[in-house]
Amino acid sequence: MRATRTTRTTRPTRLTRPTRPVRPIRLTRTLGALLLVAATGAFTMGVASAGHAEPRRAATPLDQVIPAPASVKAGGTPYRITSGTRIRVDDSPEVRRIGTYLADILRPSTGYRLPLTTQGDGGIRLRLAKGPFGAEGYRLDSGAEGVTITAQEPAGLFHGVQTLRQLLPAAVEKKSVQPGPWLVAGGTIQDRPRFAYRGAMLDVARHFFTVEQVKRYIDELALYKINKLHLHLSDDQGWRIAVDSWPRLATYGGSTQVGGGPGGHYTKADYQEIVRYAASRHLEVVPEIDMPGHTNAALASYAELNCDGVAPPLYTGTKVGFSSLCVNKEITYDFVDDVIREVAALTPGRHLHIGGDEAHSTSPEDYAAFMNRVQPVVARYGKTVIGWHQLTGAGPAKGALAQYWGLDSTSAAEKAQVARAARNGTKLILSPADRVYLDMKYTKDTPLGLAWAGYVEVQRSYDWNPGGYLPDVPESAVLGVEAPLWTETLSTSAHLDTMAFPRLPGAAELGWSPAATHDWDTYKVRLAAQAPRWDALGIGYYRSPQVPWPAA
Ligand code: TNX
Repeated sequence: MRATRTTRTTRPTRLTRPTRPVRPIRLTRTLGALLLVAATGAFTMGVASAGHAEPRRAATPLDQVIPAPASVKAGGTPYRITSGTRIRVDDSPEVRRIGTYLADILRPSTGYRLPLTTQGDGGIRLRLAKGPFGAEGYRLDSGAEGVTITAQEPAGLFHGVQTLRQLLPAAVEKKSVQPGPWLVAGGTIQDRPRFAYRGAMLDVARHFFTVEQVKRYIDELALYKINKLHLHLSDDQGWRIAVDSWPRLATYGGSTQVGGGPGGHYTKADYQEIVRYAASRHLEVVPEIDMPGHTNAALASYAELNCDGVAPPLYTGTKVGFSSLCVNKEITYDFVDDVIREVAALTPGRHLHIGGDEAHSTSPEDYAAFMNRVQPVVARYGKTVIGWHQLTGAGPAKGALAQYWGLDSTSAAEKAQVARAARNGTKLILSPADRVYLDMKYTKDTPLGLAWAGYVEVQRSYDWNPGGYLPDVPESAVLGVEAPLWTETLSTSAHLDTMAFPRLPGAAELGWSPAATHDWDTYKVRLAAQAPRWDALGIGYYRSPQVPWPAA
């Protein structure tokens, strides 16, 4: 079914221009040498450099990163990373860890030693200090002597490091030594996110993805300052997390996937490794156990969970909405309690997602009764409930979050139900399917993906305002934006990449950057400039005709 597209939300008026260098100052090249003729300003030029050993490199202007920084003041001499550069860190394990992470990115391509030190001056400095940074903001100061990233919390330093990475040439991402120069434009960036929740969801249930594949995706998310990885851990086609009290969920329920492949599941140690790795990239893992629908894998694993006591076969197709836990059986709630207890124990983060979508084979009364019995269980194990927005029809618990996955064309009544919940204090995570469902085809010719929410080209995906998207929902009710990647048609990391890129950076920018920076025409230029970085990282992407890509 393909929903018809109706109106497009209009682009918010641009209130102020992002601060830009007053006038780009030229780097002039004489006899192969780079001569800086700037006193102040930034550093763009377009002269080709074919045939020379050290390619011409102008420093990337400070505002040419994704997500767009909150404020940029360009000016002064650029900093050049050299073989003598040191990475200066506070004497704390967390800051050292971020320094090591940065060094691990810079060393292979620069070929420099880049030792970590707590002493001296200049170089690349990472420091924690009180300031107007909030939990995730940072300031980046760059000049002739060095680059300093200052933040109040380690997460802010980490995000600042991502900005620094993007200010360096794309070749910095390569794993072999590249010619420099490694310039960081002079000036100051002050940056902090618009929304606290900036998520990406990966469906590891329809197709299973290994720990290594999930780590790869985490690294891609970190580059764009995403701070939540929502893992869809169970569905009709597979149960992917070991639960000691119900072992067949994983061993049997996880033994296949869409198309009938071998599937798989995470042991608790595997899962903890994902959580640890995500935390090292300052992402919180949000586990989802979808219920009462999307539960065929569980129902197939334990006959007693079925109302008729008969286990259905495993399912490897792609239909939705046919399965339900038995809402009127007590054992269902023992099962739910055990699963939530064990999953919560594996979860250092605050949130636990209980799904609640497409419970088409459950009556509205049963659905409400079920959700109202399950939400307190999540609270009992110390977690905050997230549910798909159908939860707003059942009565979200105090503090619960609802994840909106409707379309522009979703009925006014359904949107009003969500707005009502928002008025009553339920915060929203916005995942409109015809904007940020990364599994939607870009066009009719996209080989992978689905099209039930329509085709979602790059501009459509970027060009909406989370703060004004749902009627009668003020920006203050929006906790953030999440881009889900469902995997009915996706089974490899290359598949994930080609659907996520280039739409994922747009979703990340919607979550991070101030509304005032939102502008498709300037965004598409910044987006195009990311392509050489993806090439260097081995990320395949869709070369949308809407984006002015550099020649391949
Ligand atoms: C809708 S979104 C679903 C998923 C599918 C997805 C495919 C949601 C809460 N449910 O079960 O995988 O569409 O795009």
